[in-house]
Amino acid sequence: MHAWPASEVPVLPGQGRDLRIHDTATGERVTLTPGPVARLYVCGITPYDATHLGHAATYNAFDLVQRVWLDTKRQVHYIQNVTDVDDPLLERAAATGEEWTALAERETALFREDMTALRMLPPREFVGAVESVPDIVPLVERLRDMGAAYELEGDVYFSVESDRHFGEVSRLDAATMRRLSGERGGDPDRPGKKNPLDPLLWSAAREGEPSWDGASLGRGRPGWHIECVAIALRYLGMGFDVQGGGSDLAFPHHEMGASHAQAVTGEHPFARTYVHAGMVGLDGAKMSKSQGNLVFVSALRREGVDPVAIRLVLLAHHYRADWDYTAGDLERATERLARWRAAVSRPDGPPADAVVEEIRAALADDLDAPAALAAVDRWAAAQHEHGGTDEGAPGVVSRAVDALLGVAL
Ligand code: 5CA
Ligand code: ZN
Repeated sequence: MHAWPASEVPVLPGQGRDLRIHDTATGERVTLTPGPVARLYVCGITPYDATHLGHAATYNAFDLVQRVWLDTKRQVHYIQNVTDVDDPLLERAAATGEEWTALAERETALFREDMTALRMLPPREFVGAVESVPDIVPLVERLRDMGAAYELEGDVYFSVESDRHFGEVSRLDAATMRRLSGERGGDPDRPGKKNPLDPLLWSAAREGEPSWDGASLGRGRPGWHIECVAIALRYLGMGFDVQGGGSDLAFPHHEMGASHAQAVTGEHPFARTYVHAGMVGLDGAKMSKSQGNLVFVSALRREGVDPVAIRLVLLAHHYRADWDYTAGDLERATERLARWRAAVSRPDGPPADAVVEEIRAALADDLDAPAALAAVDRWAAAQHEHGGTDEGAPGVVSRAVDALLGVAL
């Protein structure tokens, strides 16, 4: 698939900082040490209802990761998938009578527009599950041939016991794993499985559902976790720097993906660091398609909300926090944007070097975007109160806010 256009990222004077970030697998902050080309995989949307503020908040977090890396003069090899065939997508299409492919295409197109409007840097490859079937099939065959997968009534399951590192990504107890498996796409109660947690790798063709040629697996469609493994291994290989997504993906999705990849390659780890963003809710409930409590980026845009203000709403919350969206968020962001724009509209102002360093330091410290916004607020307040004589300082602040926060003033 094609991604979306990139916005320019200004190059800043001075030195970028290495990112310290919370790693789910160790429960600690780690300093990331990518090579000259940092490798990032972020789990993409299931395109039946895009893009709500929760999605946007998660992608904002990983956009910041990229911007910090770019500021250290590294390149970023960023991959994002699109789960363009899966149960929820097929269920939605069946419920509305729309062709599932048309639904996926329409929502993916809308997602691209939203990401462009929000100035999220595009992935180098934006890859669908459907186009990855030719990579998925041999992986599943290999797992089965090595005894890490087994057949059950035509379906193929991964055996979680085949990876000695299983459980190390999310570090949850058995009861929690079982509960989350049931809540998040697994089928722990299906009789005949070796372990209730074992996830589907390949689902045999069923009447009325799309299916693909699975060679020795028979016709069917891929399971969810193996999709991201096939895509990450094709484009990034084992031991890539960061796998990211919302905290709802730590288990089972990222746990299972890591185990699939570790079992099939015999190498460890799949990702060096696992990073998870908090959940955004509305009125006290997680924003989700099934809850029907969604605030869509496209709906806000249609109402005439400046996408830069939407981005400032996201940045005002720490990426790891769970938070609820309220109208007050947008009011505060709109006011802040107006204050910042007025402050950079003059040719001179208070010195800019310190604020650039404060933004860098805040982001390097576990992506503390709220602290970065506070630093710019202080500079803008100084500009409004007494101005300053540094020629070009507003331009420097403006470029720093653009490069590091994706905010165009
Ligand atoms: N296609 C899979 C990943 S392979 C998927 O989870 N799709 S999704 O459309 O449900 O979510 C897309 C991304 O947004 C995921 O990283 C998910 O963790 C994140 N996300 C979903 N809901 C929220 C929410 N309410 N708040 C924050 N992030 C969310
Ligand atoms: Zn994924």
